[in-house]
Amino acid sequence: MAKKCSGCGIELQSEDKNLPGYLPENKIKEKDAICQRCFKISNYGAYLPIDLNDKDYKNEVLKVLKKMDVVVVVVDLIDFEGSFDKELISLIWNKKIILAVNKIDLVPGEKHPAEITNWLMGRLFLSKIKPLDIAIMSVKDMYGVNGIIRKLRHFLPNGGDAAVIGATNVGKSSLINGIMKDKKVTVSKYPGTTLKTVKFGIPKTKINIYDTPGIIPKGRISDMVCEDCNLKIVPSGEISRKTFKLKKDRVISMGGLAWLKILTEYEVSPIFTLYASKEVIFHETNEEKMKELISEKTQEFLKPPCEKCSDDYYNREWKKEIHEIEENQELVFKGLGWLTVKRGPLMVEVNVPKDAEIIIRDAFIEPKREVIDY
Ligand SMILES: Nc1nc2c(ncn2[C@@H]2O[C@H](COP(=O)(O)OP(=O)(O)OP(=O)(O)O)[C@@H](O)[C@H]2O)c(=O)[nH]1
Ligand SMILES: [Mg+2]
Repeated sequence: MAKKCSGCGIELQSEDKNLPGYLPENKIKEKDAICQRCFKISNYGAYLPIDLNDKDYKNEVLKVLKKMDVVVVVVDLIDFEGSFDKELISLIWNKKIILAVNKIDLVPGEKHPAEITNWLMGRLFLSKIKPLDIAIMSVKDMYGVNGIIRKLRHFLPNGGDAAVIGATNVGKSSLINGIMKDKKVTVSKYPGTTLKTVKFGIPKTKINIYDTPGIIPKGRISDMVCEDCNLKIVPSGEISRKTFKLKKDRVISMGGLAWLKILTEYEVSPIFTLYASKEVIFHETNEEKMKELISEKTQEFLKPPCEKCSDDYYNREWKKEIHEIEENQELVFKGLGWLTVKRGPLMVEVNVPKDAEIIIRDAFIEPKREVIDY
């Protein structure tokens, strides 16, 4: 059997430099050998996409899931709907799962883990998924990682197999490294890093843990732009928020990626807060000006997308959706951010690419009180 890269799980080969898994022959024999791609990702932060698609990744995960006793499902708290979507749910509905909710360090303000768990229970109820347990984590800060080990020991007292699965970029490989207490698998800020399964034995247990490639959920705006813009949209630091009180017909854009037109006609203007990565610019204008900005691709106000991917982005088929959002509800843009209504209801026309998914949910964050008045 071919030896596998200990960073991403791909079979190592020394025949073709341009194919995945390449490593010169003399290095393949080394212990814990990693492919050239993993070396470049780990040492230079390179972006090296591979000719594998979402079906390849999903098939690999399906293969692994067959023999698992427990599945650790990692989701990104900041993009919950974008990382806990139908595709993933269809894979895990009949499994014993531990839901590991990662990246709580990115949530603005103080939010108690118990509060997050309560909110999650509501989301899970709708999905009909009943996990064995829920863990709130920030793998970056090593918060909650030991809790995962404890839970695995509890549910697998005699040992067994546990896979870590989830959407791309949620922190599965980071969790594996946290559990193994050493850098073992390749982690990258770009999605699509892990290519195949990588297996480890958790020290002092009979539990095997498996890193797996990420599932690519449908409808994430972050997947519709180039890799540089993806990095800007997927937050790496605390996300930004801005509160608005806008009159009918005013328009607000989230980067140039989505724009909303206020339709509410009440005398008292609705108040809402937008949340997204700090590098997504919120810009308020009117509809005519918005269309002008898009046709001129005015980078100053509509960032991202960048010059490189904006043609592609705006040449997609777009749609308009009208939503009425009640107080303490949120309008979620998968893979971009969300809007919380503080004083409502808010009636909006949402303009996004046709493939982007928009969801209404119960509010995760109460908006701040201070209001920007225009
Ligand atoms: N802020 C924050 N970033 C995190 C956390 N955990 C992981 N990351 C970052 O998220 C990015 C993706 O991490 P990976 O561990 O490679 O994610 P993955 O799920 O294995 O991704 P794929 O292999 O592409 O499916 C990296 O930039 C990590 O540093 C966390 O708790 N907080
Ligand atoms: Mg990975």
